Formats: sequence, structure tokens, C-alpha cells
Amino acid sequence: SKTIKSKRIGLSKNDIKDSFLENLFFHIGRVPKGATIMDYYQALAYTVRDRVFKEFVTTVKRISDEDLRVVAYLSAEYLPGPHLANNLLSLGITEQTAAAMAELGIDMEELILQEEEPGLGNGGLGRLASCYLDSMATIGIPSIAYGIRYEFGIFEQHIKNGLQEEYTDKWLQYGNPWEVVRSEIGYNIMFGGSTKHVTDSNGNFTVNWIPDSKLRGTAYDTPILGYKGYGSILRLWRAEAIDTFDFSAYNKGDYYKAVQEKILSENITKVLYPNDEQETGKELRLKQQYFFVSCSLQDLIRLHLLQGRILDTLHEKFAIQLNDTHPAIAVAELMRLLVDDYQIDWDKSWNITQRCFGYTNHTLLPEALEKWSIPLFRRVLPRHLEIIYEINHRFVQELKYQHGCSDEQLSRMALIDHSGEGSIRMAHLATVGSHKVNGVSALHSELLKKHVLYDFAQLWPDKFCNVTNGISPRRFIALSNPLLTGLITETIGSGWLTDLKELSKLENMAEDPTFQNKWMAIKQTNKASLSDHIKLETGISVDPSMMFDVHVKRIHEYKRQHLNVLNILHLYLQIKKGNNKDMIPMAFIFAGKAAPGYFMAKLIIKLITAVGDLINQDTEVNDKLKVIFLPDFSVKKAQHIYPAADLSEQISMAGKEASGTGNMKLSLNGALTIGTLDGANVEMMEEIGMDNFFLFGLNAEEVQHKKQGNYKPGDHYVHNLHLREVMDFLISGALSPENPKLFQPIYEQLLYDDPYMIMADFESYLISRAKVYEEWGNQSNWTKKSIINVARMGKFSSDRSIQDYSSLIWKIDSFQNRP
Ligand code: 26V
Repeated sequence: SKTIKSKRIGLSKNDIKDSFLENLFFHIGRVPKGATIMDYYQALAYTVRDRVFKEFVTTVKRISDEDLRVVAYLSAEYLPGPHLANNLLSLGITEQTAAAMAELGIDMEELILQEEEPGLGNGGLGRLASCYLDSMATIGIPSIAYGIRYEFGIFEQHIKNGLQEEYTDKWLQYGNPWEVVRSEIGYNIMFGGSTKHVTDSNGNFTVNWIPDSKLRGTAYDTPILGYKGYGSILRLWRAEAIDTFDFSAYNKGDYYKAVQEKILSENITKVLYPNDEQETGKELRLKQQYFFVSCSLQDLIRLHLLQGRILDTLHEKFAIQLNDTHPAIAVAELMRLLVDDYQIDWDKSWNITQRCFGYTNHTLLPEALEKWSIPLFRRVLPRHLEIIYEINHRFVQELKYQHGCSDEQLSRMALIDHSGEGSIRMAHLATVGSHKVNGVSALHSELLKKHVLYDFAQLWPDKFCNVTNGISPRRFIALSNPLLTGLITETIGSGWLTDLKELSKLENMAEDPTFQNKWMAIKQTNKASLSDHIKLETGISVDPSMMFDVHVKRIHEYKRQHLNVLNILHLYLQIKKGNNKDMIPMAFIFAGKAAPGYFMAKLIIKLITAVGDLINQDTEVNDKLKVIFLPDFSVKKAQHIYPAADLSEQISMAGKEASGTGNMKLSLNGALTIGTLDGANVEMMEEIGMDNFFLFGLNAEEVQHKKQGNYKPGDHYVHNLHLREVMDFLISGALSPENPKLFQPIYEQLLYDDPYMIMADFESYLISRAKVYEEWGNQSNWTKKSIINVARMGKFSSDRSIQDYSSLIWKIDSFQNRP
């Protein structure tokens, strides 16, 4: 890279300006006169990409020269957010670039807004993977992240008549300047057919898999740049037909059949599935998982052999992390590659496999634990089914004869669930095939050992550990909240961006009136900006002096958006009764997508918008209350919302939210949290202190206990007047005059079943909210708490999470710690 001409990758204003004009001409074929804003965006993206490549190539060279151990992160989802601004930040050239653009009469901010983000994930899990990639690149953990290049990412959400409508995402429609296709890096992937077990003349036993279809996975690389740091790479696989023409079909004259094959092959990476919908029968989803896993493992083996090594040492050179069970088929695939393709004996292969993999669990919800039906599995992956049976057989033997397990234990722990048509428990496959299993918050990791993987934790206590999630401070404060970032840096220097614990230096300032005023003024500016955005998107005016109460995340019953709504209705009814003398004006801001097939979640969206319609137009209440649903939540939108929040809603039923990461993002931007003792809230409250956190609700143990007893949600209805009023209002028809029974399913579920204990937690929520109002009344006090929240967020940097993974699981040193 030293030979690359410096001007082409220079970081001065003039070099950037020259490169930009060159790229506009040579890449886009335009001169400034006549160029569109999209042309400008693309030209700038190429300009920045050239500079990113330089860092990236340097890192890759170092990994290869020094023969370093590398993390291979396997995830079916990534949500990187827009790349341009992040890369400018990482390169440290935001100012020069803005100045260069200004000299050309271009507003850089406007270009940044042109970028269509890759929506290659559903929510927290995909965003976490991207935060981790950012941190690995920043700290200098040698890494490569593998995934799927979905042509259509998460659907676009439109709201029509208050209902969610889904539209296909077209993130690739104007091309993607951040990726490079590596046509030479591709692997053949097989599906279906049957297996043949043969013994050759030397008595060697081998298995041949005779598939009935094959396709090719091609690598698309996006370089990822860490903050003033190192490079990493996001390698996404796209499915293609092996040959453009199937010549045999062509020769027979069946040209169209050949083209049809090509289309079918490409279907594999067409679309991202929603993660919160049942998938047991979805053949394409299983194919997606196997497709990207096989490409990734074949790629690792190629890289390993390329360095002149033998496969016996694969686990010494790669730590492969499974992001949930979506890539868990990797356990069987690596065994297949080692045993069938490279003729390594089973025991040695199993040893390598277990030492390669680590498995991260991201949910305890029983309905979310992946299972694949055996008939489907046999149809798609016949050889893998045999391998899984063999792994299972050996595991069961071990349990029986070495550990003396009972039949009951055996059937609980087996990889195969024999009920019905039979299914494969992917979490068990991942657990058995890995040397470490981790949860994503302290509470979640404990519950994992106590419930979902209880028997395994008893058997292998040392296999289990915790790595609490974290977020990238680069993306979620430096990029999204430049004003607050400026104030913090001006006060404590800039070290905090790579060592978030340094934020604790802000504690001294928490009671300083001048500092408080600056802090408040920034929040106010951010709220005014969000308010403008809300007006633009929804037509609704929100007064920025209101308290901004923010509830943004996927819509799911366990996250309890409807608990929030019940409180809003309570406030509404109080105002209507004239009990509103000291009421604090509040704007409730919701955003989030519902899985397209999830009836209740979609009804909850309708409920939020119906309550909004009622309140926002009613002049008797709308100076005190506003209810906003911002459509099409994304990383880009989130970056706009977090900096403007005063209060963060983290109100899931205890025991259900594995970690949550929005909780961290909001707190890092100075919002105070109202929340339950769930997921990472527990550790956040530990850090932030009870006085600076609004806690309410049953804890996980109490929830368990109540469920085992005979919980009667109706009792709360009878005994709590406010709850009764609100519930009665819910089915009064006032919210949906055209269809008075619209919300009856929610009403009935809460009253007669209430699986997420909303009725039980309602009163406690209201009591906690009363404290919120009291604290808000003293703005200096509120601001002090806001500053303390930020000052105590150090633990929740994804840099810390990655350091934990590195030392506990991967045993990989960062570049920084190397001579
Ligand atoms: C899947 C399913 C499938 C069946 C229906 C219900 C349901 C609900 C959720 C899911 C997603 C499971 C995996 C997941 O996305 N977990 C999230 O991971 C985040 C990163 O660790 C964490 O912060 C969230 O708490 C956790 O929900």
C-alpha cells in the first residue's frame, strides 16, 4: 500500500476535493454541471472508500504477515447503518471533507442523507453484530464477519389508516458503492439428494453425498474501518447459479428451463426473514442458513490452507462465533468438511470443531428457540442429518455411560426432539458443538443456566459464561449526537470515545450550573430537531419543551408497548376529568416494526395510532399530551431519536428481554430510564444507581412465582380503579367508532390471560411514573441525573464486550497489545 500514490488517498481538504471530482468523472461519468445529488453522494462515497481501503489492506497484510489468530463472526443479520458518516468519523476527516464540499457549493450533510442503509437485520441482534464489528476494528482484534447479502432487507414500514403496511426494501436500487464483488472467491453449495456409504478396496470407509442441486456463493466485501484504528471486513454471500447456462438443458432446446434454474438459485439470498415469526417449515430459511455457513467455513479452510497450514490446527487460527442458532448448522457442516472432504477421523474432527466454536444465545423465549423438522431437514440436508444423528448418538452414550444420566435427562438433552414428526434442537447442537456458551446480560446468562440449558450447565459448568452486550459509542453518540459529543470532549478530552469509562470524569460537573445549562440547551436543540422531523413525517406539531418519552424497539407483546399505552389513556382520562393542574406536558414517541404475520403486534401499532388520533386532535388535551408513531424505524432514524429523548421506556416483563441495547443507547444520550429488572437494565441500574433510575414491576423470580401460582389478571381490574377505567375505555369503542370491537383481542387477552403480566405491573408503573413527574419538576435536578447517567455508562461500550469475548472465549490479543 506504500506504493499507492498519496494524493489519491490524501486526507487534506484539497486532496479530498480533487479525488471527489475525479471520482465523479471516472466512476459516475459526470461533471459538476448536470450532476444530481445522488451522483455527488456516490462520488463522495468512492472518495471515502479509497481511503478506507488503504487502512483495510494494511490490516489484512499484518494479519497475514504475523500469522495472527482471527475471529470469524457468523451472523445471519447485520445492521451497519449508513457507512459514509461513520467512515468519515473513523478516518478523522469529517471537517476537511465538509470544507471540500462547501468549496464546491455542496452541503455534505445533504449527501449523507442520500445513503440508503443496508437493512440486513431485524433489530437488536443484527445491530449488535455491527457494533461488535466496529469495536473489533477499533481495538484491533483481527476479524472477519460473515453473513448473507440479502437483496431485500427488512421490509419498509408504511402506516396507512394507523395500520402497518409492508413494502419491499430496495437498498441496492442505486448500486452500493461500499462493496466490492470478489467474483474469484466463491464456493459450490449442494442441496438435497441422497448419500452413499462406500468402502473402497483399501477398506477405507467414505460417504458420498449426491445432491440434487448445486449453486454458487460469491463473496461481496464491505471494508469496515474502526475509529482511528484498524480494518475489518464484512463478507456477505450472494447465491448464484453455477453456470449462466445449463448447457445440457440448452442443448435439448429447453433454454427457458435453464434460465428458470438460475432464477431459483438466486432465490436463496433474495429476502431477509423476520426473526420473530415461526419458521419450522420454511425451507428457504434453512437453505439460507446452510448456504452462508458452508460458504463461510469453506472460505476459512481456504484461508487456513493458503497460509500453508494443516487442518489439524484450524482451531488455533480461528475462533468462530455463532451469533444465536441461525448459523448453528456450522457444527455439522464443519464435521462434514473435515470427515468427508478431508478424511480426518471423527474424533479428531470433533475435537477441532468443539475448539473452534463459541455460541451466543440471545433469547429465552421458548417459541423463539430454533427447531427444524426432520423430514424437511432430510430433504434439504440429508448428509447433515446423518452427521447430527451421529453426534447425538455419541453424546447420548456419553451421558448414559460416563455420567449416568436418567432416561428423562437424556430425552431432555438430546439433539433430537422425538415429539410429532421429530425435530432438531439447534440450541442443543450449538451447545454440544461449542467450547463456550454465553448469554448477553448477567441476568440472562443466569436464567439460561437455570432453565433453557439447565442440564448442560450442570454437566459442563465451565462451558457457560456471560458477556454483557454493549454499543458503539462512535455510532450512538459521536455520530448521532455531535453537540453533546462536542461538550463532553471540550470538558474531559477525547479519550472517552475509545475508553468509555473516562465518561466518569463528568461526575464532577453534574452539579455545575453552567455545565448543566449547556447540557440542557443541547437536549433542547436535539428535541427541536426531532420535532421538525416529526412534523415532516407525520404532520403533527410537537412542542420541544414537552418531556419526550421514548419507546422505540420491535413491537412485541413481551416488550409491552401496550402497557405504555394504558398509562397514556389513564393520563387522557385524568385530563378529561379535570385532574390536570400539575400535569407535565408530555410527548410519547413510539417507533418499531411488527413482524408481518404477528397479529397482536400489528394491533398494538393500530392501538398506538388510534390513541394518537384521539389525543393529538383534541384541543382539551393536546397541549398536555401528544402521541407519535414514527414509521419505518431504522438505524438512521434511531440516530435521530436517541439524542432527543428525556425518558427511556424499558418496560419488558422481567425475564423476557435477554439484554436490550436501546436501553444503553438512550441512557448514553442523557435520557433517564423507567424500567423493569430485565436484561441489561439490571446492570445499568447497578452502575447508574437507584436514585437515578426509575424502577418498577415484578422481578424475574416474582414473575415465575406468580405464573406457577394461579395468577388472576382480573383481580387487578377489580381492585385498581385507574386500571378499570382504562380497560373499560379500551372497549368503549371511543378509540375506533367505525369498528368498536377492534381492540377486544387486546382487552380479552389482558383480562383473562395476560401472559406478560401487564395488569400485575400497571400500578407499580404508575407509582414509578409519579416519581418521574416529581423529578422533572426540578429541571436542575433532572439534568444532574441525566449527566450522571451518561457519566456511568462506561461499562456498556461494545469495546468492553469485545474485550470480554477476547479474553473469556476467543483468547485473542488485540493489535494494541502486540509488540
Ligand atoms: C425470535 C422469535 C421467534 C418466534 C416468535 C417470537 C420471537 C421473539 C424474538 C426472537 C428473536 C430472538 C433473537 C434476538 O433477536 N434476540 C435479541 O438479541 C439482542 C442482542 O443480544 C438483545 O439485546 C435482545 O434483548 C434480544 O431480544
